[in-house]
Amino acid sequence: LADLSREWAKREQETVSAEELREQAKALGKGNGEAFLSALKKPGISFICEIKKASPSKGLISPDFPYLKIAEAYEQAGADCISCLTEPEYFLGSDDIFREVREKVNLPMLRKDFTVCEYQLDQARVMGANAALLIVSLMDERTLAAYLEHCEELGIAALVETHDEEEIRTAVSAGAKIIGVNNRNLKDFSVDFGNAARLRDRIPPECIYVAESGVRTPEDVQRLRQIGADAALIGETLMRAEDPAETLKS
Ligand code: IGP
Repeated sequence: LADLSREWAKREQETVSAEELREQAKALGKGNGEAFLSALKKPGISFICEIKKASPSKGLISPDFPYLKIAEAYEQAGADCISCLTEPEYFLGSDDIFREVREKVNLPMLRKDFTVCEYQLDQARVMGANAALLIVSLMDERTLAAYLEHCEELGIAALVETHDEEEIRTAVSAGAKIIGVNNRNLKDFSVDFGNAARLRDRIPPECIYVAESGVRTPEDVQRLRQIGADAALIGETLMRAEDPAETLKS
């Protein structure tokens, strides 16, 4: 997936060069990463609700994919943030989908993709994202620190995704402020819902803690509340729900 993302980013640079995009991002000034941060910090558990048509592990999740209706339903049901996949090959996303959703809702938005170059961070800023995803397993600590710095310059927040103790250490020492623990193992896509809970006390108290993937039931949310998660990132369960708003409210 990382290789694929690299190729994809390269292709996009044929339309808009890295220099051009950097200029566009600069001209826009600082982004509103603060909105993402404060949505997660608010008292109680926050919900980051995801928009994705498909995934590499599950294939097609939402065949007709009424993404604007879903985004509005999330907003009305009290979602705190929206996560939107833009990767075209496996998640069947696009930058245009992100932009359309951006225009439709007022919630802070996360561009949720396999970030492997700074070009993608500039893209995130230009498409109006409040935050970008940085997956620790895809880079070394120096690169992560550099990307975090780049996000800082752009004024966007970074959700730093980890899967184990070692990656959490890397995230913390690179300066991550928002750390996600993924219940899904990106190597084999297996989901272990206990992962986020087990690793909870490895996250320093000054960091914001996001539990990612595999949230299915109100009991799962309750469990994450009990361990003091600042936020839950929920995708598939809401995308498959007949009424995403009702499911979120429950
Ligand atoms: C959402 P789920 O199991 O609720 O659909 O998971 C989200 O955590 C998942 O989509 C995800 C992801 C990622 C997607 C976690 N990390 C990295 C793309 C890239």
